[in-house]
Amino acid sequence: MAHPRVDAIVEQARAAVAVAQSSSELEAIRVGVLGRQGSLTQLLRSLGTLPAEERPLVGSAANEAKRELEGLLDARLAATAEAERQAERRRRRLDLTLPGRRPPKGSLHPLTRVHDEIVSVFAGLGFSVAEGPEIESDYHNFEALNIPRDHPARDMQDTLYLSDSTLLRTHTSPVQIRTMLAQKPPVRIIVPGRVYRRDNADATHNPTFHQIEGLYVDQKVTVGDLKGTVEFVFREIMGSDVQIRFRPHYFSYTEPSYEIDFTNSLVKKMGKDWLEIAGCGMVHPQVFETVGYDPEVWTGWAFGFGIERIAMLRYGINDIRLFYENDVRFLKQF
Ligand code: 2NL
Repeated sequence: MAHPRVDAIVEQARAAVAVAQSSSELEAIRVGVLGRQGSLTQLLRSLGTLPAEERPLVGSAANEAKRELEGLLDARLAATAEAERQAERRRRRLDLTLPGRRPPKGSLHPLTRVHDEIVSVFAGLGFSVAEGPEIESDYHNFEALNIPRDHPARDMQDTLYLSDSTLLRTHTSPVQIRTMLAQKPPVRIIVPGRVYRRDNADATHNPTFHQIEGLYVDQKVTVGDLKGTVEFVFREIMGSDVQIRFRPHYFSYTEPSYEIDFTNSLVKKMGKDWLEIAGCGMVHPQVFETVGYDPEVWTGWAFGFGIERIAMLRYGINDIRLFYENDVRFLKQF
């Protein structure tokens, strides 16, 4: 059954479908013919305006055309959409043979490396790590260490006070005091940590730096034990050509006290004979009294040094501020 007006619509639609390139073009054809304002829909809607004898003819031709075009569009849309999905999959396909994107690799900070190494050498000698607060009482930081009220170390020039009786610790010694107050001897600890001094930053000073102190308390501990231990540890960290020497010194919390000088081939290449590297001594009997250890029974030694100074020597770094600037060009070298 055919009708010229219907045939015209069908012919036009078929021609458009034949050249359509995409599912969106096909969708547009569907809307143009079969949509609410589509040409065929409008023809069906206007049947009532036709002469009565024409209505069945046009009506059945239009309904037949509608079914045909629906079928045609459905088939073409299905095929086109599938082709489009395939093309999209091809476009997105992962090439698993391409090299991956490498995330930038981090590394440990040089101070962390030196810290970890020192801790592991002492761990091998039976020392454990003790830690404590960076905000300290005047009592733990000074008083208990036999540093009297009028001692220059307490000067505002050196110490960052938070109140009359609290301060930023100037060394990690208060952690040893806390440890001895909390436990009975024997004691074998090292105390790494950040410390604070009122210093202006320059190539060798910074208001915050890091220390490792050590404390060994037992019966019949000698200066020989101290010297042997210090020498062993420095050789482990800085190489077997290391030599050390003890020079008499004064600390209020040790007696006798020594400064530890250090040398190796590197120091000699710098044109120097010895470098001061640490301080140490036998724990003062007054300190033992303060923490409740009987100084007639217990003996011990303690030492302290800066981690920055060791790291600077170890890696040939000439400015302490490089440790704190977090410049990746510096950090990447470790
Ligand atoms: C330095 C080297 C030192 C200690 C720290 C210490 C700790 C206690 C008792 C006795 Cl609880 N001594 N620590 C001893 C000698 C040296 O540090 O150059 N300090 C200014």
